[in-house]
Amino acid sequence: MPLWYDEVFEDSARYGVRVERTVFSGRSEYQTVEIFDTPLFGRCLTIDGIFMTSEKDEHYYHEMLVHPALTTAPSRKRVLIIGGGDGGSVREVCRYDDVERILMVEIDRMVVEACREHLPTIGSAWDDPRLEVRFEDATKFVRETDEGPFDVILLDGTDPVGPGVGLFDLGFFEACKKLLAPGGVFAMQSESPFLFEEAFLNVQRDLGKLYRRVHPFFGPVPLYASGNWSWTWASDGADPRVFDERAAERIEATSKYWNREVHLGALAVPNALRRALG
Ligand code: SPD
Repeated sequence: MPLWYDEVFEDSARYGVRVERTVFSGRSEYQTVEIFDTPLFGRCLTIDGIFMTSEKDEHYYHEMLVHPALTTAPSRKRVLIIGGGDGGSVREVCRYDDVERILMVEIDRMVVEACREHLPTIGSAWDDPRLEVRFEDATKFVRETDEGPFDVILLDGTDPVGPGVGLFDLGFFEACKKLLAPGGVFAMQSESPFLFEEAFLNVQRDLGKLYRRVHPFFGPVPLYASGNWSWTWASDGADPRVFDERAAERIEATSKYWNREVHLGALAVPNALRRALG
């Protein structure tokens, strides 16, 4: 009997992937963490029954979170990554030689340990000396820390359900902004504008209260329900259309998905969303 793993969306849709075997399954203090081998996506990570990433498609997501921010930020010496326990965002940030410090704040040690062991191609930069990983609740960390400022803050979280709700909150965004260097860039995964339209719109509105420029990026993530994803970029000083050309050229030479044309195309906002955003 073939085995299928189904992600269920609000009792109204199921996204199924054929599974060959379970590689890891654990229940941490926060969530259920599972890793499977699948014929189509290679090895996949799920958290609480939701697909997080896979060997075969992770580049779509991680490149679109990291490179729009890092190639447009006025500086990228100090980078804060919130979440991102699979290590994909860390790996992409480590591709920039002028990044001096990366602090990753991830709530769940189990995610990092399981991914480090079973998804080594996604997290291939765990040993980079510029990286420090802290296992803490980021919603608390950003409000209490006196570290900072950071030139770039990347929010690589889960969906706005369960432990992820606090990562989609105006108060949390305000606390992140206080940690951002003047003119720095904040970027986050902002969900499917189809399945999580309200969450997507709230991110635009809330960040719009805090930053001079806020822009969504759209693109595919084949593993995610609906396949249709967004990331949101915000800054008081930078412009999402103005690159550090040298860095962008170097990064796009070896990226699998991101390049400057994809980046500029991803800024196009579909009409219905334009209207919804007023
Ligand atoms: N619907 C799944 C959304 C998950 C977003 N974050 C994934 C983490 C990958 N580093």
